[in-house]
Amino acid sequence: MALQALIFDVDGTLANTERDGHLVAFNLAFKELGLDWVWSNELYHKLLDVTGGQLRIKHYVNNYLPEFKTDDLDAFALSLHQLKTKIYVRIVDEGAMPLRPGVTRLFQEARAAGLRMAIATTTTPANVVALISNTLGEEALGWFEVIGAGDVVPNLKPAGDIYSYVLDQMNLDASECIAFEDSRNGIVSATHANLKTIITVNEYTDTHDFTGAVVILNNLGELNQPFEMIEGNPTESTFVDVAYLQELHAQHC
Ligand code: XBP
Ligand code: MG
Repeated sequence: MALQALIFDVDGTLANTERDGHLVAFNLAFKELGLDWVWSNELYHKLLDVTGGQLRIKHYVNNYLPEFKTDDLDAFALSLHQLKTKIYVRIVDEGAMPLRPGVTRLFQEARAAGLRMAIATTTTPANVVALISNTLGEEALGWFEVIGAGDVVPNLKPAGDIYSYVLDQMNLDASECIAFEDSRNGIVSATHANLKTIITVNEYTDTHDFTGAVVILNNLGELNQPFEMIEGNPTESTFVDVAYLQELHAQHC
């Protein structure tokens, strides 16, 4: 089957949102609520094993703060997370979150080639809207046929729910699509939905196990800024364009 659609993760894949956005927003939210919690970059690296901001907060309380007392941890995590989301959106609205190399170019080339596009992410829907509209303009939200985000599905990544949901909505078979991810939880999720995945690593994920990836790259690359291939079949391509996607799709899907 021919390649029909591209499905993109958001955090860490489209932009370095974890380091420059989510971590900053979590710490600002803690401060605003008078909590003396500070998540270092090193600690956040570990906490990222837990997907979903609310679950991450609860994991932190349960595993790092044995003394912390609250009557209702779910309600506490929910309201803390709502504040964190507000702060995150403000950071993105301030224009502090550029897309990673090659992302804008690939979106434009894929659209020109008639490939369908969608998003499959764990993050809160408002965060996706903020990132896309602030980096590409509000009209770019319409480039994505489906924006599958947050708790629209019962189980977050690494479960395959979000990718299966997007495939269902698009009425596509996994073999007609390629997923783009940056993390172990992400590729496990895509693989559960039978998708083949291209990985672009970042500082939090470059040591992850990406078994089954069609290729592992440092980023998508640009014409004058070639990607670095970490693992994959040799290719003439130096940046990820539609021709290279078709080559990978023919080899792997
Ligand atoms: C992203 C996540 C999210 C973000 C924070 O994972 O796990 O929790 O870290 O966003 P992926 P929220 O890139 O695999 O989708 O606080 O809105 O959850
Ligand atoms: Mg990610």
